[in-house]
Parts: sequence; structure tokens; C-alpha cells
Amino acid sequence: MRKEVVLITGANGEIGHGLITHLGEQGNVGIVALDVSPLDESLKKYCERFIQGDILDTMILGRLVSEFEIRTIYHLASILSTKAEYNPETAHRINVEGTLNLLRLAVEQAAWQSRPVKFLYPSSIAVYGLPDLKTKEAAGKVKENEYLQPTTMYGCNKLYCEHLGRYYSSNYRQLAADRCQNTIDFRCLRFPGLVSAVTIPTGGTSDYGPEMLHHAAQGIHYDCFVRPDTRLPFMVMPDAIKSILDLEAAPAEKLTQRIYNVTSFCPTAQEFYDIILKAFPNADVDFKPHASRQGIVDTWPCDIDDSAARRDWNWKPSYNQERSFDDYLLPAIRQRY
Ligand code: AKB
Repeated sequence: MRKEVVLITGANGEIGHGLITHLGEQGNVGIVALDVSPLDESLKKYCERFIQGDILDTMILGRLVSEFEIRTIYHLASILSTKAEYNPETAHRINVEGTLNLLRLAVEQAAWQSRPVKFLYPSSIAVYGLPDLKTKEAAGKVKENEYLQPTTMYGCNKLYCEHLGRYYSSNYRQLAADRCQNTIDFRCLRFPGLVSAVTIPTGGTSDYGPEMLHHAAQGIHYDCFVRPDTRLPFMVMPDAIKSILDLEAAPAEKLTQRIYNVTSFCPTAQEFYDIILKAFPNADVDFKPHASRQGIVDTWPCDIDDSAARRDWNWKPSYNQERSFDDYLLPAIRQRY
């Protein structure tokens, strides 16, 4: 008999790290993890199996289908916004073709198991594209169906993959006589910038927040690549993990949509710096806006409306701005460095 497991792609990434640690500590599901780079030492004890490989490698994915009964897929692997702009076509291959491969794997699994496979997909505020700074400031809390004009390859990829997930859940093979009713139960979160005390992001454009914090804690100079008045929504990693697991656990009949904004607090870069400076009075930060990265952040909303998640599955972040720093980030980071 094949073993029932969950599959986590992008295992070494920030969300992968947080999710594997959380699920592993709970210890009630088998975890199969996939990443292109060797698995972080600290995660090995939590994984039933680790496969080092590419989500574009259909041989690897085929092996997974035949070996395991995959109950849920957390498809986290992705090239983030800044990195994607340096090589947009490669990013498209990984972000879109990779996601398509995982969706097809989920369809095969669902057919085999005669039940839907849950597919949890982190999307991003990068799907939004505010036309100018005046609109960004005036837009308030942006809703899921507003300003969907992404300005990055990553944002385009995320928005398109949201549509693919919806299509595979509701319309895949709709004209086929032998259409399988048990397909995919696609559920998606649009995340703001994420901040972890344990890992440091790479290749994103909201990275200035976490980078500023981790640099200050280590006493290293940091050139912040956005203006002090730049405002973005953020959330800490424990809340990101909580939101994924809460959405996964929500009864299907409560969900009025497949794609949900989730967020917590929305400081300016200057406010971020002020909090950091209080905690680390020697923090050495210069604001040196980088034209292209600033340009990207200027099209992302200052805040997003997560009232649909609050209404449908009782979403509420455990950490507001104050608690994020005082109860999670600062104690953990002080212990780390
Ligand atoms: C990025 O900056 O690319 C990501 C995101 C906001 O999705 N952190």
C-alpha cells in the first residue's frame, strides 16, 4: 500500500522552512519534500523523504505519483520578483510550467485516490499593479479583484497560476466524457511581504524589511533600496504558516472564493527602521533607493483587504505590528545572533 503523505515543493525556501518545521514538530503527517538544492540540515529529521530535483523534471514527479498517496500539495517553489526580472523567461518556466506540472500531478493523484487532492498555493501582492503613486496612496485596502495589472514577470506568473488552479479545480476536461469529478481542491493565499526570525529571503522586492532587521541584529551596515516613505503590507512567518493551515482546514462549503488576501501590518520603511533602531541602537542603515526595485514596490498596494478570509474561515493574524516585533522577531533574532 502506498503511504499517505503531504508534498512540499520549495522545501528550502522561507515558507517551506517554516511549514516543514511546524508540521514536523506536530508529527502527525508524513512529509515528502522537494527542492533543487540539498535540504537544510535542520529540516532533515522532519521529512519522510527528500528529493533533490527540479519541478520541471516530469520523471521525478512521475516517480512521486507512483510511490506515494499525496493528500495535500503545498506548492511553494518559485522565483521571486526581483530575481525573476533578471531572467524573466527562466522565471516563467519555473513559476508557470512548474506549477502546471504540479497541478497535473495533483489531477493524477486525485483520479487514483478517487477523492480531491488539496492544492495550497501562495500567491502574492505582486499580482496587483497600481498605476501611479497617487493611486497607491489613495487605494486603501485593496480587494482581491482590484488593480490586477501586475508589473513584474513574477506577478504575472502568480496571477496566471491562480487562474490555472481555478481552472483545474472547476473546469478541467469539462468536455471529456470520462471527466473525473475528483480533481483538485485549489486554495490560494495572496501574501504580503513576509518576515521570519529564522531565515533571510532572497530575490524578493519586499526583502528590505527583513534584510534591514537581520543586518541590524548582526551589526552590519545596510543600504535600504527603497525610500523611507515606502509603505507595504507585511506579516510574520508564524502567521503565514497559520494562514496556510487554517485555509487548508476550512470546510469547502464555507469558501466563497479560491483566492484570499491575508495580511497583518503595513509600516513605511522609515517606521520599520524606527522600530529596529529602538531595539538595536547601533543599527547602521542608509536609504539608497534602487530605481527599478523602488519602481516595483511603488506599484504594490500599501495595504490589502483580507475581510473575505476573516469572514469565510475566521482568519485573524496572531501578531499585530507590536507583537510581531516584541513577542516574535526581536526575542528570536537576539537569541540567534
Ligand atoms: C517578493 O518580494 O517577491 C515576495 C512577494 C511580495 O511575493 N516577497
